[in-house]
Amino acid sequence: MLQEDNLLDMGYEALVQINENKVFEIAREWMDNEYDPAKLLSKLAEAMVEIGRKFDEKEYFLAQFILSSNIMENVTKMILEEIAGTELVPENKGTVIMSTVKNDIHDLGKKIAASMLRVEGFNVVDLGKDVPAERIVQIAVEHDADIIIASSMTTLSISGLSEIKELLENMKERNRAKLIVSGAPVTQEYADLIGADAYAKTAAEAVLATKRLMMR
Ligand code: B12
Repeated sequence: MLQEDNLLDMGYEALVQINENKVFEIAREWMDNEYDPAKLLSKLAEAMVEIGRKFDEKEYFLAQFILSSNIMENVTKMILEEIAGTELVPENKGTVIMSTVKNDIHDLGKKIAASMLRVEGFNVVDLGKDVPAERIVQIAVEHDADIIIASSMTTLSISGLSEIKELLENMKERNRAKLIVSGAPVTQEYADLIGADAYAKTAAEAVLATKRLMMR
């Protein structure tokens, strides 16, 4: 097995075991070897999905979920600070507005996707969680954004995504942003139904969809 693959597996395990020191040790070694930071973040994102599953199935408590998401955030911060201004971050590739829709406070998947896009050289404006559609579209216009990525994690909040699409349609002449939708209850069928430009199942897919839409 490659050294790279070993480190990825160890990083995944260390995060699932909520071993902060080990996660940092592995991230340190990864960066010292000048491996692709996006790959490590993608693997750690997979670990967070597993931790979410463990929490959902009551194998982990909320405190453990919070602890692990803090580790994820801190290690991401370390990586982003380290690569800022180096040739590891490409030139600004475009502006992406991100948020979780109104009435939805789930934001971990979005934060991970935001970090992965930053590592890839996108200028990300993260509006946070529980954000009304009007605000998302208004900020996109103000920033002349290329892409809006919005997520919904509950069936109760999913209509927030179609609201964004409707607002975008209504102000076509002032706005050129394309819409990517994501989140647990969202599917490709739903994305097609509301006329979104793309659907992303994972944070890594959001990066690919963003790059693809930027080329159109
Ligand atoms: C953690 C969690 C919470 C935390 C959120 C903490 C936070 N800051 O995010 C807390 C405890 C606050 C919470 C609250 C609630 N939750 Co909750 N929560 C979860 C849980 C267990 C894990 C979600 C998570 O963050 N996982 C870790 C991340 C990394 O993994 P992920 O979410 O799967 O993300 C991957 C993809 O989905 C995708 N993705 C996700 N988000 C995004 C965003 C973008 C932009 C992109 C590109 C991709 C992407 O990419 C990731 C992989 O790369 C899920 C169940 C589950 N296993 O998914 C329920 C779940 C989402 N919650 C649920 C519910 C019902 C609620 C509550 C309504 C509960 C309640 N009765 O109060 C409230 C919501 C209140 C509100 N107004 O929003 C339901 C939703 C069901 C539904 N279909 O409607 C779920 C599915 C649990 C269940 N089995 O019923 N929750």
